[in-house]
Amino acid sequence: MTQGYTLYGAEPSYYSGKVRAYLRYKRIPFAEFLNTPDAYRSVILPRVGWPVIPVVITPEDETLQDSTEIIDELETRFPEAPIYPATVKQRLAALLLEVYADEWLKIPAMHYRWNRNYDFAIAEFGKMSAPGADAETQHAAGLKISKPFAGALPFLGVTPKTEAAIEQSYEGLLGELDKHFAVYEFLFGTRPSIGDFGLIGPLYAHQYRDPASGALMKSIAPNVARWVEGMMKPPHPKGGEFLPRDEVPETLIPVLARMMREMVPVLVSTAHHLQKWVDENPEDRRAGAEVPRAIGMHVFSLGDAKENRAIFPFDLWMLQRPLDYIANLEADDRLRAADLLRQAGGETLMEFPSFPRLTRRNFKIALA
Ligand SMILES: N[C@@H](CCC(=O)N[C@@H](CS)C(=O)NCC(=O)O)C(=O)O
Repeated sequence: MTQGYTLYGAEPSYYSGKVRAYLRYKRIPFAEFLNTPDAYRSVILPRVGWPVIPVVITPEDETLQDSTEIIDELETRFPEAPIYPATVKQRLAALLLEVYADEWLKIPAMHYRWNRNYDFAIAEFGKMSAPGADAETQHAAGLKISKPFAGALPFLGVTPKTEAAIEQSYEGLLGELDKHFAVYEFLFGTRPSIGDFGLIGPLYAHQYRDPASGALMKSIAPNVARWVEGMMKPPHPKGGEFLPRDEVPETLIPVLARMMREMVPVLVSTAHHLQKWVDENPEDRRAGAEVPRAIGMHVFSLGDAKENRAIFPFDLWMLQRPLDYIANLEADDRLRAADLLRQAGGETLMEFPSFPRLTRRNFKIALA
């Protein structure tokens, strides 16, 4: 046991970057260990039950997994400089951007890593799996452990049919964020929010650090690259402020609108499919039952492209966070939330179709 917290993670890992940036902003003492095969065998599998990072072990020897749960638990332990804005529009926008960054920006992140940075990614995976080994051993190890990741592309909807639309969408997003970060240090002022920590996952580990992606970001969105650097080396740890008067800068509306346009239709379809999945077998699919990571395939569109992708119930567990926030607002605050959503074309979220409530059990998604 260490004095502080232990993080099992890796530089190339999306959600490790989210948690690491948070720990640094909060000045929480931690030691980071690589997810080597030995770490999976002796720590991660026995504690979590499946091979995943990031994993945080507390000084009391408790295990935390899932970046969102890690951050939420640490927020209760380190309440100074909360990363959840207290006001309605900022809070809702931050929660939404976390969902979008965590679950939707996986699409461009995985596309660029495995279709545009393949050799670098193999070398990095080799270093994680066999640190200190010679280049040939690392290459073989990299090829082996990267298979499930590179192989996940079609399940995310990344295929030759969608590649051009993914790049167009991602470059559009970079342009929007660049305008925002030309003016503001973080999403809502000088303090990073849960939305910033969500975005840093894809935008650091994949899109800044992978060389071809990093070159693209630095050339077309230098202000985003600067924001990434500030997230990874916080200029005001445990400090900064959210903008006064619940301001959500105008420059964030196009980003929210992109989420509403691209991701929300997939979330609606996911909600219908999850309901159908439970209705098909209500005897077995009762409270407490584990929900598989994917429950079939559905069609989605991005720009002019149409493709199939897996249906991920996990996305709805994440979406419950902003939906619960909206549902628990008092009347006036609900109007403020609705106003923000209307500006972004996200009215659907005020009347989102009902779906079976989800929870986490044994570090997996289950019916609540
Ligand atoms: N939603 C989780 C996802 C964790 C995750 O997907 N981690 C990746 C590395 S960045 C991983 O280990 N994936 C293994 C797998 O999905 O089987 C989180 O926020 O922590």
